[in-house]
Amino acid sequence: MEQEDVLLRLLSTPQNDYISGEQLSRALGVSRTAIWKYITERRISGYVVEAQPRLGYRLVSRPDKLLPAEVRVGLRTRLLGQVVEYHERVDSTNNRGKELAFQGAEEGTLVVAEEQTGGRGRRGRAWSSPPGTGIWVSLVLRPNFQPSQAPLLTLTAAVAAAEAVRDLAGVSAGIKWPNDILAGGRKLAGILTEMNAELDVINHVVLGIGINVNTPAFPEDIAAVATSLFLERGGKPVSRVRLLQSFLERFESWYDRLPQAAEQLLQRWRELSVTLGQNVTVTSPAAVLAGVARDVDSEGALLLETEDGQVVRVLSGDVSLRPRQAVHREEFM
Ligand code: BT5
Repeated sequence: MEQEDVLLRLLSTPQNDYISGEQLSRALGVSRTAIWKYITERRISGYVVEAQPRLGYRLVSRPDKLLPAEVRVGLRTRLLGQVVEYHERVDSTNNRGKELAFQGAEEGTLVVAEEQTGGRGRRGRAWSSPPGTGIWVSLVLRPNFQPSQAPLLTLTAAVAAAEAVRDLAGVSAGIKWPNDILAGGRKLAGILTEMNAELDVINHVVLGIGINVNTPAFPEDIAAVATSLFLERGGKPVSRVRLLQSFLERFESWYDRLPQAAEQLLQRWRELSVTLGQNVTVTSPAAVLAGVARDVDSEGALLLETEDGQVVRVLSGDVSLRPRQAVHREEFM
């Protein structure tokens, strides 16, 4: 564990008690002057630590930031998020994740940004990522399964995000195939999974997720389709650090069991889905198809029953829910 994590853990006492310079210096194995220097530096990045000559140090407030030590302290994972690269601002955490993956970054490396200037959705679409309000992160993964099974990772992230949101924010989020988390019919989060693979082996996957957490309002072009936890909770903010930790913990517990536990994952996905059983239109670069979304298969494809009764396997696309068609019935009385 890094020294700053130890320091933050020691200072984060339940009652915000004082802790002496002596104790800190012993726990960290550095001089009291080094502690003093470190704490003064922390003040700059938004931690307020009170220092009293005879009592020691007391953590008064911490910044609302996804700083590496904030993410790591209290995070119960083995791999995911144990290495964090933090940016106040970056073009896209997925772009940075890909660079790191090519440079051989450890599996589970997490890229975090307070703001993205070129946040991306699928097929070149933009992802609005204003500073300090959302979770904009990417994970570097090196899964040990077939390239055709990579879409399972998107489903896993969707399950983990929907569960974390329900548990921590009490918002009943649902999943729309393949990569959306919806709340109240609007988009709360999106997932962007990018893979680098050979024919039969995955080199790496960069999985990015954007969650609108404390966003008070959206730009005009997406205001009608987007929502945040803050808005869904009537203006009550949510801790981004806790939500991110919960997402990482849930994601890892599934990830460790994949691909063997694919069927269990799909079962959980089905429970959280708002797409299955619905009349939908699927738009992909290849075609526009209409039908009933029947199921997902073990490779994450959507099984769509078209109007002529055929079941079509859809690998990627955008789903929009169609209102139920009017049923014409003649009644003889
Ligand atoms: C997605 O694409 O939903 C994937 C979004 C992934 C974002 C994360 S953030 C961290 C990482 N780094 C990146 O650069 N990206 C990932 P797609 O299904 O194509 O949806 C994109 C559409 O969602 C846009 O065309 C808008 O209509 C809408 N949209 C854009 N920003 C949004 C936001 N903040 N909240 C809700 N909807 C948004």
